[in-house]
Amino acid sequence: MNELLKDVLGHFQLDTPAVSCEPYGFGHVNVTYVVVSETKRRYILQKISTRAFHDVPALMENISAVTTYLRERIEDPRGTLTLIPTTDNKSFLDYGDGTYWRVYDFIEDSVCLQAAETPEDFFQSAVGFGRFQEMLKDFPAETLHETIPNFHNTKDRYRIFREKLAADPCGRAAGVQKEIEFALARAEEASTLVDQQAAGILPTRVTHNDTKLNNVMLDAETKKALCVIDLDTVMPGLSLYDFGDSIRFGASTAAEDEKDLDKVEMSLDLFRTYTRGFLQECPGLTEQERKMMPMGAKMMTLECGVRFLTDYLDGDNYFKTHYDTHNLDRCRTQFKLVADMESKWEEMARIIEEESK
Ligand code: ADP
Ligand code: GN1
Ligand code: MG
Repeated sequence: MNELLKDVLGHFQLDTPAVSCEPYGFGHVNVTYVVVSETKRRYILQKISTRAFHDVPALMENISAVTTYLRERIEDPRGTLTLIPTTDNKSFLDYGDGTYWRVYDFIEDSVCLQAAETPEDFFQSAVGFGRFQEMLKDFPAETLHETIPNFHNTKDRYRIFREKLAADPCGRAAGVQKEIEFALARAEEASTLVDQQAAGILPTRVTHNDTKLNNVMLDAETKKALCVIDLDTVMPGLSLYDFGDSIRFGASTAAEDEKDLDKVEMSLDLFRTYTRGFLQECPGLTEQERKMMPMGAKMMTLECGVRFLTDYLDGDNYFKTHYDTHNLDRCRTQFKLVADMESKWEEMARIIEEESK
């Protein structure tokens, strides 16, 4: 095992010393490892992204508070993330060189999917994220730190996009005019949700804000929703962020970085499936929240496409990429999904109406 990782792990209260530590998972932000101890117990070790998160102590305070709150409300101990404290009883390790680390219990006998294998899997992810939001409905939102300010402020995402576009630090803008035009043509609409929140038309709730399918675990045997993970972005937000981000990722007929755009569509069947699960678990959603669900899906997809495009223009500093045009390919799938949603707008609205009955 790498000496650095061994030393880092030595600062955590594992049951016995670690015998292996290997890269793990498909997250775009943190660096994740699976750790095995001498007794074969497994853990997740993460180096927290300081590019994404500028105040790690505040972030970890959120996670400790939310997981403690959830633990009192669940039956299966695998139903929430469990932090393993450091040897000086802290929730994370400040290694002193600008890196920050944390360890979770590995959620055993579970599956984490990159794409739904069956519609029922997607339904269960809706149950998981919906239940998560419902369980946190009385959590004191004002005690949570905003771990990434303006995370889903689509209007502000456009501001950053325009800034990078004007600076064009890598000279990449000329090659992506079509994508830039697509984004700019929808700039006005980008303020829809933020404006409604500011006007009090949409209620602020404690939300997860990063509800893609690989941020929820299903029980390996029953395939039922088990645990919502990746709690870095839990903060006050809109229910539509959680609903919309799940549709963006999970109702697509292709991977987020699919190069063949003919394969990329927003499946209305999957849209219905997720809607059903989410509405079932969140019976308290207001009429306006339900009415805006198609817009939530569109905004989260547009915003994510704009974020991928911004990162591409900026030289790929935020999202992990595996090749030069990775962020551009991701941006293209998102914009294809947005266009597809626009062409299916009435059907999406009808599905929401039918599933609300
Ligand atoms: P990122 O912010 O980079 O997406 P995540 O916290 O989502 O990081 O972790 C990346 C992946 O690691 C997840 O998609 C999941 O597969 C796996 N993972 C994370 N936490 C656990 C856990 N406690 N038990 C098992 N697998 C986990
Ligand atoms: C990131 O961390 P991960 O891989 O679950 C990102 C999300 C994006 C997503 C796109 C903190 O999610 O906002 O929607 O990539 N998370 C953060 O796949 O920026
Ligand atoms: Mg993740």
